[in-house]
Amino acid sequence: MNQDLFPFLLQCLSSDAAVNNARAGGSLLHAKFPGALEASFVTAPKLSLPADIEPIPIYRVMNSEGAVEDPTQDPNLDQATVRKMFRDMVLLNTMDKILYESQRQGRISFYMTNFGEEASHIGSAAALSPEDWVYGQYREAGVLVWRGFTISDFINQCYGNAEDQGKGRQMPVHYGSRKLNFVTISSPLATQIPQAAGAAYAFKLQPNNQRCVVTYFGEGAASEGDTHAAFNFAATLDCPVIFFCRNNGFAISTPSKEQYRGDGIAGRAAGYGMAALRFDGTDVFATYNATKLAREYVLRENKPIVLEAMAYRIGHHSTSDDSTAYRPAEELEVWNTVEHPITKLKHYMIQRGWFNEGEENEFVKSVRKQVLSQINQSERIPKPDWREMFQDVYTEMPVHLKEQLRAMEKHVEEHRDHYPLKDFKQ
Ligand SMILES: Cc1ncc(C[n+]2csc(CCOP(=O)(O)OP(=O)(O)O)c2C)c(N)n1
Ligand SMILES: [Mg+2]
Repeated sequence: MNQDLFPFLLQCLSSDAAVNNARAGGSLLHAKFPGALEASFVTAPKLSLPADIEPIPIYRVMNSEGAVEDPTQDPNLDQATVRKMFRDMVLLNTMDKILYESQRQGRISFYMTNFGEEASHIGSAAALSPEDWVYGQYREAGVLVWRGFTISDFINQCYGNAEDQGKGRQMPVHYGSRKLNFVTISSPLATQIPQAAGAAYAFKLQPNNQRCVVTYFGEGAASEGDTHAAFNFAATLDCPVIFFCRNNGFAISTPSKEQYRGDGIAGRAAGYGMAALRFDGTDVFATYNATKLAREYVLRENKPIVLEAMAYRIGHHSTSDDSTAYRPAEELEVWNTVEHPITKLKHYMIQRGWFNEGEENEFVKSVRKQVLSQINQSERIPKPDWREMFQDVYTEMPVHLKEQLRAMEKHVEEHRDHYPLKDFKQ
């Protein structure tokens, strides 16, 4: 039924004459329930069971040997681009190993590695425009690597020194970069997801909008109320946002089989009236193709989409976690070898004659050297002026903060001997 006729029909059906009119031709026209306009009637009750719906399949381009299964799916990126992808993944992996150890040595307070998820970061970042805004969770450092966040940017942030763009106010790995359109990470889970929907809505309202928003989150964060609110807002307000779920199998010690009962996170999309695509997040090309398709879709249709990158969190959740307490070491083995995203891309490059073992070993060595020397430098850079903690929340500092700042200055002055003031920029 033409929905424009709906109010008219309601009016007509309220009078007997109209009912008679509607009966003309032998059948009574029915109003539709406003809450289920597309649904038809049946005469027997039938439960809609989750098992009636096939699980959403996992799209992949490469198999574990790095062989492309269907040649039409090879994005055929040129050698320089594939090499950048490979090297960015290796850089992230190498930097992670050293920064993880630097926390173990007590040099930084905290760290989170990205092991096993390198391809989902690099593959998605490569398919986006650098102008697209990113709202991350915390385990997406590869997106920043791709966009040009440097080793010194990463390490100065983790060391919270005066060169950190966040001015030492955040825990390590809570990166942000205005220049790279990467919104600063927040610790409370899922807060970034409704913000991303809102930003996408704002973009849509701009004339000739060419930008979309992508928000990354884990399958654990997807259980937060904020995620559901964001899904519904984005769907009903038609926002060009990519909901990029990294389903890495764990939320700290909670395995995904205890996290939800439905078909993962992609399986929720239809319930909200959104498109979805599930893919192998250890396959950089599947991630690239999926994100490219998603970007085209959200901008063409002004609608949101749910992407679900299937992967496995190889590292501990963070330096505050010991994952041997809740999963057997043997389980990791396959993810750390044949299914490792870097191994797969390496095989692909070998098949094309694009891989030179010697050069790549040299690359790893040079990254290790850069990271170690940067740690040395970052440790020597003083902490930001502690007064900075009162700045930047408001354009103009309000009276109550001015009072707190004065009180703090007085306190520090009176107790100078108890504070390591020489470590802070004056
Ligand atoms: C609102 C909120 N609840 C709990 C936490 C503690 N917490 C930090 S990370 C995390 C697990 C998140 O898992 P997931 O979203 O799957 O991301 P992953 O760590 O696997 O990348 C939890 C429970 C938090 N930071 N915020
Ligand atoms: Mg997870």
